[in-house]
Amino acid sequence: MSDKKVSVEFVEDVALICIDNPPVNASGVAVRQGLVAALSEIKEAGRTKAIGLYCAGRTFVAGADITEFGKPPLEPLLPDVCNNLEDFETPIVAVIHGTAMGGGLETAMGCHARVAVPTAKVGLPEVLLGVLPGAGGTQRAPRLSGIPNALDLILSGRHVPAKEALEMGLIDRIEEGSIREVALAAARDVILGKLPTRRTCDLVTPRDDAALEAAMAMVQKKHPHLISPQKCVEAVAASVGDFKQGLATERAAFMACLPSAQSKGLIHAFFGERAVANIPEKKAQARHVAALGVIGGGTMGSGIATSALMAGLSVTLIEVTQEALDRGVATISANLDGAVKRGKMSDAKRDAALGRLTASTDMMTLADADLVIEAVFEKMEIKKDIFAKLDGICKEGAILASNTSYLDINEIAAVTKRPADVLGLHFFSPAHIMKLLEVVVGTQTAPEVVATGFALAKTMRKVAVRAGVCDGFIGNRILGHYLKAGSYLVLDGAHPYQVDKALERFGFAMGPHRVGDLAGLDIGYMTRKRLAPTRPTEERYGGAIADQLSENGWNGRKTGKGYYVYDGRETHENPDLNVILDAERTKAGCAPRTFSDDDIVDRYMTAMISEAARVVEDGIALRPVDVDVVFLMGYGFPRFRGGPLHYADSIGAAALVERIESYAKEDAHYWQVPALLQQMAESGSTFADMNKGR
Ligand code: 3H9
Repeated sequence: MSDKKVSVEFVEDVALICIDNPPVNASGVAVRQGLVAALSEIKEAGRTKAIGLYCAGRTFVAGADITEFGKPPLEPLLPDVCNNLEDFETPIVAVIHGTAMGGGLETAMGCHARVAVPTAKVGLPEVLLGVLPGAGGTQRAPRLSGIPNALDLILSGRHVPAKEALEMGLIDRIEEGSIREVALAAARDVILGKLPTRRTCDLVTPRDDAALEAAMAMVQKKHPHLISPQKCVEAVAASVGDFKQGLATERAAFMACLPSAQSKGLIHAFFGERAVANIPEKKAQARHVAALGVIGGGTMGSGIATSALMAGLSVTLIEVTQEALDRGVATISANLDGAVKRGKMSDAKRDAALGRLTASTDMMTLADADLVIEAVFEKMEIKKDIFAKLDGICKEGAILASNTSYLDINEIAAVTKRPADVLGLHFFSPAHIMKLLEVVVGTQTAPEVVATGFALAKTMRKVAVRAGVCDGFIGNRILGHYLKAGSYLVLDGAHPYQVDKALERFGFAMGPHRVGDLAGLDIGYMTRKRLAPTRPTEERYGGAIADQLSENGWNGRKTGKGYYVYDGRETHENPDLNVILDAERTKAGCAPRTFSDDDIVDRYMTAMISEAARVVEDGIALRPVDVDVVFLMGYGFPRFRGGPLHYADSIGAAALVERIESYAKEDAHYWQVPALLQQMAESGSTFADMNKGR
């Protein structure tokens, strides 16, 4: 077998170029060299009248090889390869299957015609990696499909189905069949004049200043932190003029984005979401899960059931009373209606999903379930009672999972005779929308049970992260710690609105007080009460202000008042907040001082990083990147910053240790240097180093 990434096959007067670079035919240097060599070979052979360019395996080229980003560029560069294809004297038709993304679609647009199979999708998702189409995409897409379509494609990064791509003018024809045969037939049609060809660079982009202005205003409003969306608009604007000049504008914009911290953060997030699947149990055989039981029809249980139904599973929902059960079913039904409205599923699919739902007040109906997820009130005694019952009811080999956010999975497993079949599956609310799933592995959880948790996540289109057992696992444990830093900031004089604004400027969609209001301040209140007996005496109590809000019945958005006041869709300042701030600061003996926005962000982030380092040190998270993915997918951490520990590397361990030591002068109990960070500061190593090879 040849290890060539690109091969040429001559069939009479047609040449077929096949790219074969698994898994996704990324256009790395070997592919680029192969394409150039293929063109030379065809030219030398001299008898070819048309060329079909297609890919082996599951997809057309999925883009430039992202692993090459940030390394010294290797020639030939992709923009030059696309230009070579376009300039080639013999017409080339690209034949697309799978997902032609980024540099893949750009390669196809460099060809002289495009044919796709009906299931193919195309897209220019570079903006999601903090860059822009840099191989002519910003110049060729508007020439083929007009400025509004090109802007939509480039700014959203969405995957466009073949039919829509045809309507947009990005492709010329849809054909069914095996990919090589479609390529051969398409090339023959080119020779017969049945499939017209042209050079994309010869087309003219119709002017549309209004669309460009609207797009620029939109990106400035929606993505004020990001560089690349604006650069995308600037590059598309240049497509109205001379092609070569447009390419130069695009190249300059691409090179301005590529080395940016934002692009590095977004690329870390892309690979991180995939790296978390690399778990010690990955070789274990997952058990078959088709029938799911969900206990509890509240927001969490209904969301989990919705998500499972949307993924094609059968679900049995259990509640204690008929009334609660009806409420649960109504919530699921409303969730599914919402999915139809958002275009996520058709009416027919919604009806089929509801048809797979069984609702019962009798736990015995779970006897045949393959996996049961308990999602009831967070009380250990209630959970233990349920698990003991489930153990008696469920068939042998059925997996029992708890959706607890912080309780000890080992303690829950201990009430069953099957602790190896027990694990935590911690979904995030709303569970049918949020993509994160913490798979919490107890000391006795069997490898195949962990593998089943990961397989279930994949079926439900979620990103699973492996977590060990501790109070709060990865995410909520870290959250619990840094929210204290936020509360100390407010006790010491920072205003909650200033804290929110500073962190929103850093990139969080919402500051912690807005989030608290949205989630319900009663949740934090109950957690503080639960943890009060175990709170160390040396620990400073920061919860008094939030406690007072809850005790006034101001639990946030759902009560119309919290840190803010809610009037329909409008949010206003709470005029009573300052009185509470003054009173509680006085009670705590705090003389308010001022904090700069930077100081607020530094303290908040240092607290987050400290506990994240401990979570890695304790083995609760497998690697730093697992923490990053949890925060990106479940806690609204700004994606362009790559996650707390990727961000930590930009500060450096030594500087972080220095910060903690200076804060510790005020509060030596709270601000302690994690051993891992100390060690990293001494050795000059990074969290990125720890991610390598694990
Ligand atoms: C670009 O093109 C820039 C140009 O405009 C200009 C250049 C000058 N490179 O996602 P999966 C790996 S920027 C390297 O699990 P799926 C991935 O990490 C690029 N590796 O499969 C994984 O590795 P592992 C624009 C890549 O079927 C494996 O392939 N293109 C690349 O669920 C399988 O991936 C994009 O942004 C890559 N480009 O989804 C598209 N892509 O097995 C990025 C994937 O070790 N890719 N890998 O974990 C995707 O969106 C999805 O991979 C795709 C397939 C939808 C294609």
